Amino acid sequence: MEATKIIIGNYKNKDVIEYNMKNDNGIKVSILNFGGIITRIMTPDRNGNLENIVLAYKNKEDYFTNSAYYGALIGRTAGRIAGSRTIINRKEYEFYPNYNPNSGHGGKEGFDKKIWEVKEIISNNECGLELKYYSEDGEEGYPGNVEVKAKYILNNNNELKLIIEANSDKDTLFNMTNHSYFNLSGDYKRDISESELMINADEYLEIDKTGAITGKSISCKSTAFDFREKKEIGRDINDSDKQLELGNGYDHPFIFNDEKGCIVLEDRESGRGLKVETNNSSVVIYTTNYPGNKQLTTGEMPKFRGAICLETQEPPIASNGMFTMDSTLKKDKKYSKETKYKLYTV
Ligand code: G6D
Repeated sequence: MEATKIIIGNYKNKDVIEYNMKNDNGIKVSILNFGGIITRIMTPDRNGNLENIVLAYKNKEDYFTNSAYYGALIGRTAGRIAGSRTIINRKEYEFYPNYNPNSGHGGKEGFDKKIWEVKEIISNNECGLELKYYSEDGEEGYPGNVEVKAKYILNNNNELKLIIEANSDKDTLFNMTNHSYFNLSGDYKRDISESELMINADEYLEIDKTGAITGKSISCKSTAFDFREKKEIGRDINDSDKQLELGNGYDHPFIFNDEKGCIVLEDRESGRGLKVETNNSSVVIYTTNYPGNKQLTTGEMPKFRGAICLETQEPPIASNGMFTMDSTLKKDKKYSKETKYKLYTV
């Protein structure tokens, strides 16, 4: 195990540091103290070529705006809060409508735009970071003082684990994710159309024209959303399907069939594979339907369908109020979620 770090910039008079880790098999992961952002996951293709499988900006300053949330920890709540409002204990709370009329990904300045306090972890078989952030009562309109701890751990089984824990001194909303954009071709050589995806989900959640979920579940069976068997992402993505039209692609939560959520992403040409397991009950699949306009590390501009986000989380709060309890963190209760990214070559 190796771990280094380098100051790459400054944000609101604080150093922005990139932490670089390498396991004994040569897998490399880089993470910023800013937003807990993953900037690199370097894995070998079947010929041993080590390439980055997540989108990353060429200019590190672009992470300070990062409207596409590349690599970022998202919180207090991932996804859209429909109508930018909810009721907790008979009191209405309003949030910043950055996804008008909805509030998205923690509001105007969510966890992805915060400097996290970092403790480095290293032992013979794992290395990583423990990132802490204290979100004050009323931050972005959310009640409760919340202590958040997010741990990234890379081990010699070629697994990257993200373990997030939190507690609040008031009933509040809390539902985090990581918003990395995966492209297993390596250094974005190809788009994701020919990558294959499997999701153990029989149902997905309907979105409305604003992108918020309505609360209605739809069966994936025999539709473009059916990934119960491994299928090329591009096979049905252009089907004439109202939900694909509303999302301009996949931009939907999929509800896992059991408590062990599982997603498999594989790229035949490179031989790279990624298996994601989580104790979250859903995953938002987003197929870069609105590519940003900030240069990538290869000098190229992001492409439509250039990567896929696997945002493991609880379902966002629907326009009919469904799933509010799934995002609720009760006073002095513990939020604890884990997502494991297993990297392999076929
Ligand atoms: C778009 O609707 C999508 C979101 O789901 C995604 O997280 C964001 O782009 C980056 O707004």
